[in-house]
Amino acid sequence: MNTPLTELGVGWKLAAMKSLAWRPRCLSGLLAALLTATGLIAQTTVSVPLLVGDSGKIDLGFFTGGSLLQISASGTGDLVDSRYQTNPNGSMAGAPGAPYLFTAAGAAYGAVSGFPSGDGINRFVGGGANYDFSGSGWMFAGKQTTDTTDPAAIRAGAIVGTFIASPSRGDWFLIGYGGTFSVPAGGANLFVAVNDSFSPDNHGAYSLSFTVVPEPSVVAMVGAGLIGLGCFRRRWR
Ligand SMILES: [Ca+2]
Repeated sequence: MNTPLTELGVGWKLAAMKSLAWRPRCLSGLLAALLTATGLIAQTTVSVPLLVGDSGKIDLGFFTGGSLLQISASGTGDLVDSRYQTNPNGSMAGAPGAPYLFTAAGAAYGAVSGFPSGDGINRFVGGGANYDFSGSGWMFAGKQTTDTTDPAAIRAGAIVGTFIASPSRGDWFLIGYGGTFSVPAGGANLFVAVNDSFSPDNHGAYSLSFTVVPEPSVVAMVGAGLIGLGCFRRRWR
């Protein structure tokens, strides 16, 4: 007996609706599982000791150009034998000890000969400093200015990163508590370090975690492949 065309049409619609209801649950799980299994999405956590300066920078490995790195950092450390405690963005994690009282927010912040002087007050939110007035000079990363409102100034004790193997001052960028960072075209290794001009008296370590978000084209390819797989399995049953 022939099945009426109208029933065939309804049957197809029902099958399509069931298929659509089935896909989101399975595909999201499959996509996450496959991306994790292939290493496209995986969280890695590393310790960043405060004594790691620019000469001992940590190599986090090679990352594909165009991918995004989602980074988060936590913990506190000490830059000068318990007198200068900082957070991953270089803000103060405790009251500074003498002679580092200038690191407190609102304290007098000295001028440095030959450089923009700012207004002489430490305007860094949460305190901190990008110059060691006790004698060690500028940190290795960030703009050389005592204008503490300048966003290009990077504080001592901050986690900084670079995609350059032999970086100069301007090649470093602030990682701080983290964020999303784009890997340059062609791909590169990411190096991280703690911004300080004298590291041997530093103590403690930050914790840094990162996840690689693959290029949108890779996600699209994997997603298309899974949808194709889903269709194939559906029809095969
Ligand atoms: Ca130090």
